[in-house]
Amino acid sequence: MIAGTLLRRIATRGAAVGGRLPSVNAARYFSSNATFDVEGSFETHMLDTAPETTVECSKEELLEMFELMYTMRRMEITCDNEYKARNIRGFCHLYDGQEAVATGINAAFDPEDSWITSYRCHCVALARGGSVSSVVGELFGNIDGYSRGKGGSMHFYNKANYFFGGAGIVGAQVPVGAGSAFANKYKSKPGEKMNVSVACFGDGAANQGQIWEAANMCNLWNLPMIFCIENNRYGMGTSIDRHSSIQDYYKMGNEIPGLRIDGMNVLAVKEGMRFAKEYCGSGNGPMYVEMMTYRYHGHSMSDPGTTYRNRDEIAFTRSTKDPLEFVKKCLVDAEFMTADEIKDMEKKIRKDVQKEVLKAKESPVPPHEELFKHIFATNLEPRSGGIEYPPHIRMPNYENSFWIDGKKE
Ligand SMILES: Cc1ncc(C[n+]2csc(CCOP(=O)(O)OP(=O)(O)O)c2C)c(N)n1
Ligand SMILES: [Mg+2]
Repeated sequence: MIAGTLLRRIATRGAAVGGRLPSVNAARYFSSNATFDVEGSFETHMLDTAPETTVECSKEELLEMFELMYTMRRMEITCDNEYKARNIRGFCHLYDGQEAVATGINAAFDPEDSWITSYRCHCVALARGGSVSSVVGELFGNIDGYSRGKGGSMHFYNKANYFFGGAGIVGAQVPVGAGSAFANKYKSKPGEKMNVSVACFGDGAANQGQIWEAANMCNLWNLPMIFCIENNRYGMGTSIDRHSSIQDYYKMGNEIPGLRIDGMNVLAVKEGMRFAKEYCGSGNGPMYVEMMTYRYHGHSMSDPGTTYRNRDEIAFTRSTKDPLEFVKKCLVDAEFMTADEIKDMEKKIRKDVQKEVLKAKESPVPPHEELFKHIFATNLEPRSGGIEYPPHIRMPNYENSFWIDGKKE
């Protein structure tokens, strides 16, 4: 907040971290900027510094975040309906309730920062260059889908936008993410800020051995890697108190610094991830980040989501911590928009999503020859020994080798 330029302060409702309900205040100044108080949204582990407790945001940025989050919400609800109508087959894990996490990360990141996530990946694909028709089209298995209809729900991928998937095997994305952090460090120039990598995974995945192995290497080699645990409190039907002996996930990295963020508050996520990016990108090594979040739907389409938790818990979260209601309140309290203007915007987004789904339905299934594309590398270079390899793979230099055809030269 800039002292003296403050025009007014408006108290808004709080958002919970660790059971506390901190107050969130919006102070509007100049024409279209506001500063929001996010005090109480963070907890730190092994860190001397912490994210700021205020976040400045322009009207345009807040609107953009709302638009993305509401599109995510409507897209996931549409996927639910289309799945039930049997237009989508196979696995399908929805992200509604968790929208502030992907949106806040996206707001804090540069386009060249690498991102990899679990099977709950539709909304990250949307944030990373996708359209609703490309995401839903992928679920329909159509050629204009995000992965040309060949991946489906869990296998979104967009190299150009530094989005490396979508992974169906729990935790598998984390060591791959560590590899992308290695690449970011390897490609950076000495003394310059590095692009960071984030691997998102769930509370259920967090106790896997492969994650600790990746964390060990990242810490040893000071890689710009963010281990982002989306703690939605359940691994399938098992609650965190039944599946994890440690519930402070942000402390799980031991010597690796950690940050817990209110993952229902998009402004806190943005500020927390800005802080993590700054820390990791400056060569300080990796960070564990725990997002406190919640999924409204069951684990996947076969799970009604109400046998291991009761409806009251879901209703309570919706009514007190919903990430979209939070942004709407911020927009109104900062006087960026009126409630009626927000309703109009929601109506427009709902229509746009419907149009995009119709467009996805018009797209055909991939032709047979598409099956044989994107399997092997095509940009091969001839190397010694007459064999061709992709340029990024370093192979033995046979001419300079001491051993040729089994004989020492
Ligand atoms: C290695 C492996 N084990 C088990 C499964 C089955 N499985 C899929 S999701 C899941 C739960 C993961 O929960 P969590 O990590 O909390 O992520 P969330 O689904 O909550 O986003 C399990 C056990 C799998 N896909 N891969
Ligand atoms: Mg979980």
